[in-house]
Amino acid sequence: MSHQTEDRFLDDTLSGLQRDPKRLPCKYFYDQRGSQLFDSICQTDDYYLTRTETRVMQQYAKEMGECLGEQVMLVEFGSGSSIKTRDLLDHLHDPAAYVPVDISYEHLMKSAGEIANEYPQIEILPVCADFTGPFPLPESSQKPNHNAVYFPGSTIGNFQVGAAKRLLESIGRMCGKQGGLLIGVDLQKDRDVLEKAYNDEEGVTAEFNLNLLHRMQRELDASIDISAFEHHAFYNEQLGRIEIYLRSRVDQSIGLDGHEVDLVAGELIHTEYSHKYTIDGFATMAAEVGWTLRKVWTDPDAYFAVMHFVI
Ligand code: AVI
Repeated sequence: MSHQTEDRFLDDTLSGLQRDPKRLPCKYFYDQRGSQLFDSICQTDDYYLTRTETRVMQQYAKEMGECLGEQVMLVEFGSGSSIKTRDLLDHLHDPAAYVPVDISYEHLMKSAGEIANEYPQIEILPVCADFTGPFPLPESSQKPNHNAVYFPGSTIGNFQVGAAKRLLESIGRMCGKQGGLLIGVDLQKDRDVLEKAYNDEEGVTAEFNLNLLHRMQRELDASIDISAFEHHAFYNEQLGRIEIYLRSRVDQSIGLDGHEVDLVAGELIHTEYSHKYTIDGFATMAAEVGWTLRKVWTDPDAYFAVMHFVI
């Protein structure tokens, strides 16, 4: 990790722990270990999101390809291994380019190379960037008819509503005229199903959450008794979101960069929200920043939706 990134991690962690209530930004979940744990979460029986979205993509990719239209430049936010994208790339009509965007350079270049081998007819233009901030789109050699962003995984759910709206708005600006958005959104459902997904039986989500403390030990030399913390996740039905915390089992303190942060038994450190939407609720939010809903695909239980918007 570069010094600059390390400094930012330290600053964000310290200022988050000095707030009341305490919090840590969920973007720091994803170091190498955290990314591996997230991949394992996606394979647990309880975490239905990935499996359900993949099925929706497999079943309806042809229709989605038609909706995205001719000569699109498809920009994928948080492309990772571009697993769900292949179904889509198989059904695009004469695409101008595919632009995977990811913050992890190694991961991005590796999977962009694999995609380029598998799809020699499509121009692949990887961009290493944090998609939550503005970044310029690359020039493709074939002039696109229009741009469309593909934003799978219900990652939009990890943004608070104001930030989610601002991101949708900036996607609209980036796509420009006749822009498109194909976005995966986890839907509101039975509390039991939701709470199981974030408290999986194998304890992988708990490990993923606690990895944030391990990361603080590894990278920031923090002094923490990790065994005195536990994973805590529940569905806040009124606000339509899963809330995830690290809960201190005892009175204790964390030592970080010469500071002592005190916690009382039962105190919570907030680590993540995962918002769950209704189709109408999400469409209304997107409409407020200029997007018009064109089509929605879901699984038979209506657990997960893939929604197509135009601007
Ligand atoms: C990445 N994101 C959509 C996941 C989610 O479901 O909100 C992150 C996650 N956190 C715990 N489990 C999965």
